[in-house]
Amino acid sequence: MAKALIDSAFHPTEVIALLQYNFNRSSSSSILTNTKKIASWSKSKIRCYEFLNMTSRSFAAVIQELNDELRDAVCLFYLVLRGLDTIEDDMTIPIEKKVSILRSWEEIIVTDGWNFTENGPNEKDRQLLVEYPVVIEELKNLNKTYKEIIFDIAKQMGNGMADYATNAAHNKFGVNTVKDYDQYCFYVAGLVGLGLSSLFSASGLESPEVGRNTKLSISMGLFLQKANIIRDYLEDLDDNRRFWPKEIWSQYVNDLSDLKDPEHKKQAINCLSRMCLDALQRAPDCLTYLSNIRDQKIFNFCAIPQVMAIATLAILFQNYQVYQKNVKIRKGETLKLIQKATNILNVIDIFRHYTRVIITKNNSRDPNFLKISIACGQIEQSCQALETRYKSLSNSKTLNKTSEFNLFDAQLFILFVLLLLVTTGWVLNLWEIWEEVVNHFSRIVTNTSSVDV
Ligand code: IN0
Repeated sequence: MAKALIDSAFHPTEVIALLQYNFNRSSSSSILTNTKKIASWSKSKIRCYEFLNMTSRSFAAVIQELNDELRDAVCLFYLVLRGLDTIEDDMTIPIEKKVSILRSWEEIIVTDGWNFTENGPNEKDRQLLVEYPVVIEELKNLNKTYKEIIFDIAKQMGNGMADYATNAAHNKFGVNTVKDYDQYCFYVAGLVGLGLSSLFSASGLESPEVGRNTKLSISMGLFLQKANIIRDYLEDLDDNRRFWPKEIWSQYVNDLSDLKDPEHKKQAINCLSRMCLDALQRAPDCLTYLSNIRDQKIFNFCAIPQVMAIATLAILFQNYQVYQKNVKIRKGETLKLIQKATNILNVIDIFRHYTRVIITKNNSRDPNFLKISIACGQIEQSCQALETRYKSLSNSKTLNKTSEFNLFDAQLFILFVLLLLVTTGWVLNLWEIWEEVVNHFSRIVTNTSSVDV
């Protein structure tokens, strides 16, 4: 907490968000603290939610806010994907074994008692696979439509991951073309978008159109995954994972690892811009997707990762530190984004803000300067079009009500300075009055003493 406060010292609104967060922390965000609600739950269901809460706290919290039935489906979908990811990620599993598990994931998740104890000791979700029977047990309780959606995505994703794991060229040189990069991102994230959208529509909380518009759903996943892949350059390279496509980096250096070499600094920055450009092109679709969401809880669940992704891209853009350390947005900034991303107008505001940050950082000497300007222009255009549509359509009063947090740092700073001036003036004034009083009494004392003499 202290570090987060220091990091946000020059951003008063973030300090407020941090203090609010700390203040409210006692009322835990996990559903497991609601003893009344979970009184009727099976042990396996409780364990599933414990696993969910072992992942990111903020993400687990928004899942647990969803409507009960959808919440269980999304929680189990998440654990099914997490299990798959834990197999794919583990470089200690022999390739034949890995591929066989990935390809049969759809059958595995309906096999009573299946578990996996051979993950390396450093695999952070190792325990989930050890206790996987709890997930398999709980999947049985979902309604048929939810189950079919989850099984279908599990099948496609398992096979897609297996294709990549067996691709010799990919293992040796990493992802080759931009098309391969898009396809890899589709398997690990685009499919998540398709699955979630189908679940939302199946719940009846969203229109069938949300599930039908596959392009928008895929972009939602790709935007998140691409921001992650750019951010994790160094970490992935250290683990010998190469997701940046050769078609892009080979325009700047001879090997992906050369990008972190200080002698290639200029090329590294230009390559980074090209990668950010690729991700930014998905942003307009994400805004359109979010504008189609009606349920408040689903909106929060979808919008939070998206605003984090645009904020991440803005901090990564033109930032050489990407090649030196793990660049992250400040905790205070994250909390502020979570608080604000509660309606489409606020989300538009956030996207517009970070797009402008990117425009300001864009460098005219960068070979992708023009394309980046155009991509940012397109995001701004989407913002404008959606904003106009919403302001004229909805009664903006209801929307504005949920915007809890509209003061900017600059405004708060001005307020702070004004307050300081007023207080100083008041202190000085008091001081003058005090001096006046002292003078007055000393004059009386002097007069009396002269009379005495
Ligand atoms: C996600 C996505 C996610 C959430 C909401 C709507 C989505 C629509 C389409 C595609 C994905 C969607 O969100 C999480 C967010 C997350 O885990 N954030 C981390 C931050 C981080 O850097 O990892 C956190 O700690 O809060 C996400 O990244 N993925 C994900 C996985 C499963 C589900 Cl059900 C939803 C992973 C991925 C690969 C980007 C799809």
